[in-house]
This record gives sequence, structure tokens and C-alpha cells, in this order.
Amino acid sequence: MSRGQDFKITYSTLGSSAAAVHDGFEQAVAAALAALGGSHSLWIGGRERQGAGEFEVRSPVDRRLLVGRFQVAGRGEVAAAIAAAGDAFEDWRRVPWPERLAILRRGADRISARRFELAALMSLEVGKTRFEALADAEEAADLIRYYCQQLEEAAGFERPMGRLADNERTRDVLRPYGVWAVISPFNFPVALAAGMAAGALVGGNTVVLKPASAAPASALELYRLLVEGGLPDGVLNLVTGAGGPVGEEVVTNPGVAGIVFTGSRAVGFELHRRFNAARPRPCHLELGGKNAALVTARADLDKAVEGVARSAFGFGGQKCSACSRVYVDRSLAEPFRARLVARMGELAVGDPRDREVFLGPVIDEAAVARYERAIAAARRDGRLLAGGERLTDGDRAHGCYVTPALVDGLPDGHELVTEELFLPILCLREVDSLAAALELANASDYGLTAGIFSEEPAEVETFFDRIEAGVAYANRASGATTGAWPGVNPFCGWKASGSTGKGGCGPYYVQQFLREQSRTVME
Ligand code: UN1
Repeated sequence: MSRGQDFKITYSTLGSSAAAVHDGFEQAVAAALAALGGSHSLWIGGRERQGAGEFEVRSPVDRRLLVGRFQVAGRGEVAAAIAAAGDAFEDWRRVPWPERLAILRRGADRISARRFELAALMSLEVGKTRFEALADAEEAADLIRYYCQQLEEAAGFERPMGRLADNERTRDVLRPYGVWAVISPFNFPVALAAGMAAGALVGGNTVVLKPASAAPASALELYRLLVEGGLPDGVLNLVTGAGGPVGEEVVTNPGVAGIVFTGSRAVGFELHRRFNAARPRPCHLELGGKNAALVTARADLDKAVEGVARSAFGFGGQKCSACSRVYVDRSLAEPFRARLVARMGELAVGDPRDREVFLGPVIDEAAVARYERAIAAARRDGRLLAGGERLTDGDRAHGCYVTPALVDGLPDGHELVTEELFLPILCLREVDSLAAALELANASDYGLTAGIFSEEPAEVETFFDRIEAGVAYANRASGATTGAWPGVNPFCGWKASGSTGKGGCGPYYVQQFLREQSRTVME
């Protein structure tokens, strides 16, 4: 539990009756609503700057709510941010690491202290429910703390090496590369921006942060809190706007030493290709998933139904960790289907500010259109067992509300089974054995998360051994495939899900932002 907190919300939290949680969130929402709609600048070198134009962010909860007006950074502003980060690098890398960690930990504590405000803002900006949003804020703080701890445990990544002669002495040091572009997604607007930025900052790199254009307000609040913690000017810079010009400048500007990106496969692959066209540079990608849950004949159905429902439909399936495929042993398929459909019927869809709501809106009209296309394909090529509607009654007419959907009977290799949808749509398929389930689960380009439900330890061991995924869970009712936490569940995408081979939330993250120098002296 974080310092000074009487409770802690994680993605595994099933709920809380603690009045402090609900009152804290609801008061913060009221305050956030009163403050919404302002105009915001870019932050470059510690100063506000205007961009090439302005864009509006409207809430997916209710399009009538203007979250704010933000600047569109053009290539010139992005170049200025890279230059400011480059200037700040020379001092920041020389700050003794214990001092750097103290600054970042103060930032983490500011985030914890303001978790309700951050959660309320995320709820309004991207449509998270209170528990999802509070967990996002808590995760941000814990990611920063965990990465600080890594540097500390490694004593700043400086160590003596062996010698070939008596008069020879070698030290090995990991040193920062320089300026990192951090490109963060809308779905964990505080946690992932904080985690990727902290990964770079702790070791002495500086950062240009470009948040998703759907979630600049959450990133701006994060920026403010980290600066309040004591980050010097230019160490962290914030550029908002469209991905195009930012990406173009980032991949071509020689002042960028590395990119760290969480988002779609198409964008990630393109960034990687372009960034490395002139010379190889580190480009850490955490991409999508088409994550499978396996329900064997030995499964506990209570755990399986709850775990799959939470992972498939939590935050509308808009997590790269979301469960989008479930392979169920034929012997349990009938009761599993019936119970899952019943459970889905209990999941309230609506305004995420409401306490009882489980599923808020999807992020925008484009997501609704994608949902409608996918549902049409599901009806055409399979059997739609539940869901499939857009909800437009009452106030829901003003937001992007769709019902959680379950599809059965799709042919193997169907696009709904292979493409990442980022929507509350789950594909179910009956299987005859664990071996068949594993084969189907692995027949995906992606390899991010996976889950199994089986009370038979040998089956769980087989699953861990054979599943092609960087994050594997067994019998997790709080989330079959979702809910990784810093220092608990390292989060590494295999195959087309990532490029690093060492994940966020894990013990080998920070080293990836550092390059090695051995220093040999003859005495
Ligand atoms: C993502 O969905 O982009 O494990 C990554 C989880 C979250 C995933 C974050 N920590 O569900």
C-alpha cells in the first residue's frame, strides 16, 4: 500500500464499499466538471507555447461536455521540444541518481495525493469507471516508484568488472542515451504515459511526451504533477495534437535518441521502420493483442465466467490486454455460455460516473462504427449470442455506448478472430482438448496476454510452457488476461505484440533506456 493511504485500488479490485472511495471520486468529478473546457498550451522547456492550431476534446461520456481545447503541435514545435529536451539532458544526466529518484518519487507522491482528481478527469476524458480510473492513477505512481527502486537496487547501474592484469581496473556503467520520444495511448492515459516517461527519466534521459489526441488533459495533469515534484525545465516536455506531424518529426530528427511507444501495431511498425531507416536506434514498442482465455474441462466455472467477463468487457475491451477470444472445452461449453451471457446481462452500461456502471462508453464515434461493422460481420458469419446494440436512450444518446457482445461459431481465421478490435466483443469457440485450445490460441500474430482456467496443476504447467504470450495467468477471477501491476506482473509483448522482450512493470525495464560503457584504466 502506498504511503499515507488507507486503501488502494488496483485493476483487481472488485469493488469497495468504502465511503471514502466513492465520496472522494464523486467530489472530484464535481470539481473537474466545473473546471472543464479551458484552453491549454504545449509545454516546451518549462514554458507554455502555442502550436499550429487548436483542437477540441469532447467527452465520450457525453459529447456536449467539452473537456478542453488543446494545441496542435506542428513539426516546428516538436523540433523545439526535442531541442529543449536535448539542452536539459546535459544537466539532468549529471544530477546524482539519488537526487533524480527523490524528484521522481515526489512526483509519484503528488500523483497518489491527487488520485481522485486524476481519476475524475480520466473518467470524463476517456470514459473510465471509477475503479478503472483510480487504478490507472495508482498504477502510474507505482510504476514510477518501481522504476526508481530498480535503479536504487542496482546502485545506479555501476559495477566493478574483472581484470586481466594486476594494474588494470574496469568499471561498467549504464548511461542514458539522451532524448526519448514517449508516445502514449488513450486507454491508460496516466499510467502508460507515466510508466514510459519514468523508464526514460530515472536513468537520466529527457523526454518529449506526445499523448494520444483523445487524452491530452490527463497527460497535462500528469505533466503538472511531475513538474511539481521538481523536474527541472525541459526534462519533460509535452506536445499535443495529431500523430502525423509529431511522428514525422520524431522519426527524422537526429536529436531523438530513442522512441518508446504503446499503441497500435500499424503505427508501431511504421515508427520502427522509419526511425531506423538511417541508423539503428532503440524503438521500444508495446503493441496490441488478441488475447485468449482457455477454459478446460477441469475449470472452475465461477472463476472462468467472472475472469473472462471482466477481461473482455472491462473498459469496453479497450485494453491491449483485453480478452477477445475464449476457447472452451466442449464438455463445459453449454453451462459456460449460459452463465457468461447471464453475467453479461448484469453488466450495467452507461455513464461511468455512476457507481453501479461497469461499462462506460467506447472512445469515439469511429469506435462505434467499428463496433457496428464487427457486429454485422458476426451476424453474417457466426452466431451473436449477446449484445450488438448501440444504446441511444436518454442521455446515452449523447455518448458512445454499446453493449458487450459474445459471438460464437465463427470460422477459424475469420477477421473478428484475428484482428484486434479494441471493443467489447468476445469470440467463443468450443474445443476438444487443451492441446487444441493451445494451438488455436497460438495461431495469432499477437502474443501479449493469455489466461487459463483449470484446477489441474499439470494443465496449468502445460499452458505456461506452451502458450506464446509474455503475460500468462491461471485461474484469475479478477481478470483472465488483464490487470498487470508494476512489480507484480511484468508486461512483455511477444511476436507482433512488442519489440522489447522485456516488459513494462518488470525488473528489466529501466536498463532498456540505458546504454553500456565499460571504463578500463591501466594503473
Ligand atoms: C494496455 O492495455 O495498453 O494489464 C497495457 C493490464 C494493464 C494493461 C496496460 N496494465 O490490463
